[in-house]
Amino acid sequence: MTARITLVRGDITEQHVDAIVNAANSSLLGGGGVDGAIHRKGGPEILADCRALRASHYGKGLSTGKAVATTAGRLDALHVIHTVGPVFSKEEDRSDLLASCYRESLRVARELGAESVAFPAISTGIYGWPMEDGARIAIRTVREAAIAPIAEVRFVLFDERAYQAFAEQLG
Ligand code: AR6
Repeated sequence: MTARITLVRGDITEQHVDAIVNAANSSLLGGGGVDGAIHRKGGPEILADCRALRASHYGKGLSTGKAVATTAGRLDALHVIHTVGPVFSKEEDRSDLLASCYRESLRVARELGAESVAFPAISTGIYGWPMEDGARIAIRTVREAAIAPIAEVRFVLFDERAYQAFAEQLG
């Protein structure tokens, strides 16, 4: 059984799901955009977990395309799954790395037994990925990789343009 894919326009930090995916950077120590919002609203426990990861298995940080989980702190979720999207490049095709973010995040979610997962449009903000292409890669990869126990994958889109781009790909 593959998961239901849903789209909502809104703020990812307000979702009630088992796992919220963070568009992080390799330091795992916070930033702007979704990352800033998650740490602000989730509180210091998330950063404490991230620091512990840096002090153990992730001494050099998290590589692009990979994913790792922490507590969700005060968010209305059980876990935050941090993934590092690629910075968009006109010279080099990094689509596989963007697809890997979705695939790896879903793999971690399955390992945690998560049934519902909320994603932002990874890399389409500060990292500059064109929204239409980011939506195409996101929907295609999630369609392939969202399997039991995951029952719902929710894309949380911040503005109307992002929502429309994802709606177009979902068909
Ligand atoms: N809820 C849902 N979507 C959001 C929210 C929110 N609260 N805030 C922004 N977006 P970005 P990236 C949208 O920049 O491109 C950070 O500094 C936003 O409009 O958060 O992967 C990290 O630490 C855009 O469409 O992530 C990294 O350094 C999408 O979410 C870097 O930014 C992703 O935008 C990662 O850049």
